[in-house]
Amino acid sequence: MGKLIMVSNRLPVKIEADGTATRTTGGLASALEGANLETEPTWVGWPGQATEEFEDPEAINAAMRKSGVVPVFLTRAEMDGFYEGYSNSTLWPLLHYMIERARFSHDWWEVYRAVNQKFADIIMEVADDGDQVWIHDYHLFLLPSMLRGHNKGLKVGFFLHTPFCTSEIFRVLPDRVELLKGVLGADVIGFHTYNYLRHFRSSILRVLGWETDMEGFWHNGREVHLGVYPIGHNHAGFERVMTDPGFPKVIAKHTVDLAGKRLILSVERLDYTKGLPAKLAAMRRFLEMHPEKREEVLFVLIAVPSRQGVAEYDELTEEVQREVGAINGQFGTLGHAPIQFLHRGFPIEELSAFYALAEVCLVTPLRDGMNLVAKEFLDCQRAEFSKRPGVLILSEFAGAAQELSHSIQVNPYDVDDVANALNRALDMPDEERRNRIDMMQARLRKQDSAAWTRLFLKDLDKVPRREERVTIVELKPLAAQLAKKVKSGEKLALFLDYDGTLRGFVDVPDHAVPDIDLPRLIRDLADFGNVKIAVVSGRPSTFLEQHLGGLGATLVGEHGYRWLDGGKGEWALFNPHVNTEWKHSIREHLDQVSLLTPGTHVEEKQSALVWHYRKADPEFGAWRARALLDELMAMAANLPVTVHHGQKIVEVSSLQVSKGAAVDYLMKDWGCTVALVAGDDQTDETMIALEPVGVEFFTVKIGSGSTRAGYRTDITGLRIFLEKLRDELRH
Ligand code: GDG
Repeated sequence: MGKLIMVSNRLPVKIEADGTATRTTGGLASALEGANLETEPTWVGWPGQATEEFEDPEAINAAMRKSGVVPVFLTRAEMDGFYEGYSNSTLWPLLHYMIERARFSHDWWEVYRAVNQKFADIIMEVADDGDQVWIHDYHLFLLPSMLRGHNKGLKVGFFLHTPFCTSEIFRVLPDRVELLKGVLGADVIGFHTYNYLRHFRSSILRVLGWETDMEGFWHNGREVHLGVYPIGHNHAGFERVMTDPGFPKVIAKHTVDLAGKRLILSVERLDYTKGLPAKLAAMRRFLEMHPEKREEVLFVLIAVPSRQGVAEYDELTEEVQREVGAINGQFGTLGHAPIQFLHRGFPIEELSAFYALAEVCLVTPLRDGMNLVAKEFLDCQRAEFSKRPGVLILSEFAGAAQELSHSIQVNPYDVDDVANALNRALDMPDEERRNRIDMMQARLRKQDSAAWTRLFLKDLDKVPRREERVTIVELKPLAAQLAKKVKSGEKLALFLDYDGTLRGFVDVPDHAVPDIDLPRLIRDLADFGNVKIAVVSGRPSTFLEQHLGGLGATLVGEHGYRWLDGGKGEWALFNPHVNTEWKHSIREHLDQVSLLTPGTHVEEKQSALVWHYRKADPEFGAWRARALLDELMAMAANLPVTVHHGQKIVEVSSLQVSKGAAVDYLMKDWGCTVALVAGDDQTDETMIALEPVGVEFFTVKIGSGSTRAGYRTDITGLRIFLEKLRDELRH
């Protein structure tokens, strides 16, 4: 196994004056610590200060690399465009549904792209063939495909720590296509929740027009795996602190400081996504509604400063400070201010003590990828440190809400809902509190950050190494092998589907004409004495003859209904007695569905009817297609037809007609001893499933989906194969 390279915007290190790097144990670094990896990962990221701040960046670079940490130095201008600009003023608000806060600048985008490229170049300096590269977060959306471009056989994983917004929001981004294609360079793409995965898939569908399966899909001859990996908190870290002999002292001090008040705790970075103003509004409402509890409770708001110096964040800080002052002014007494606003970070011992002593933890972000505070609070709730178990109030818009179903869940925008939840939590009997905690605690202690790391890396490890992947590279030897057979006198037949095999899909099927090189390639292959070639398509004969006629290849149209020997002369029928009486009733039904589904139409062929939905709304079209399939199956039960769901089509065709039957006929007619068939959809499986006697038979599937074929590649891979075959036959 190769080494693991962890890539994140910010390095988990502190840089000493002499340039050496001391690893810090926050966030990702601690997640890896508990995962018991065989080897120390190499870290790649920004060292935390602009290049201009370092006296001798080269010396620091050399010193850091010695300790397995690879810095990506960024100038002030790069930080402005890449970090403050595109990452945090465009992507961050948008991914959190705050479209009105998102700002767009082409210059930022250019810097974002350049910095992603800088990361890619530096990774390529340290990566070796077969290494695993795990990329973190939205700052580096373009990096996966930039690494893929180098074709080093890296296993590339990408994890998004924020939500992935709905496609309706994502498509607002001017650079949406490039961003999606960028991240699709990864082999494994992970999200915190199923919803984020769903939104990502729907963006791929709506922005790129590509259909995907739940677990992933084939893209450029590679399988992209999509997965849900809910991140956990650093359980081992909190366990260490809480079992430390000095910890009871910290608890005792906090207990004295609390002076018998009931602690309602809130901990977060001071970020607008965390919803502090809305939370303060709910506190105010609670204090208004429950004067009897005003003296009992103490709200402690720990807000770690974040992105200081950025106007938006400075304004938020002022807004929070003003409101805290106003609430304390209105509801405070000589001996008691209901809110303590602590605008700083605390050492983990103190944080743990706060978590342990809190009666309520109020976690109400407007949007949050996961939210680790909720999990840490539950973990730190232990009977030995507090008489009363605590209650978690959790925003339904935090990813953690899906896992922590025994919390009190609230809509953070609904001030009354949160105020009522506060009261309910405070009044909740101890037994119910204990039960709720028990139900969540065991699970979250197991699914901690170390488990999350192991889970993701396990899937990344499963990615086949480059030499194990069935791709382009592996069809070249097959071309050489077939050419050798032909040269030794064997007779080779090639049966190639057209759409999705020789040519990619486009919005208007009539525009899918052969590219400039294809006719020449077909003619060259057909010219070899012992080679026969047939294009076997669902297309009508007119289209095939117009674009591929006269090249020496036999044309088979309408899924094996008619054929044109050698591509010229008269079309013949494989079976002149095909029954097509069923067409009338089916046509009526398809016309009706077509009327109800904008962007769809019905095509009539001699032996088939096709409903096309490529131009329809992708989700609506796919949904209608599934319903139509069920209806047609029922209607067709007693008819001599088969129904099939292809690439954006539903086709009803005569049972007596199939590509497989046509190919079987031609193989016998030509007396070939070696044959190869290639196709991408279900109708091609009738060719692939043949077991011709006395013929050495090779089968190739193009793209994703189940198949019985022996080889799998993509359109480009097949083209390379055919060109290689031609070249080998020439020499
Ligand atoms: C992003 C996503 C996702 C806070 N105050 C102190 C302190 N903290 C620590 C907490 C917790 C961490 O900061 C905050 O993590 P969150 O998950 O709550 O939020 P983000 O920083 O926004 O993180 C988020 C996360 O990535 C992981 O994927 O869950 O949704 O936005 O660990 O303990 N730590 C110390 N003192 C403090 O005062 N020591």
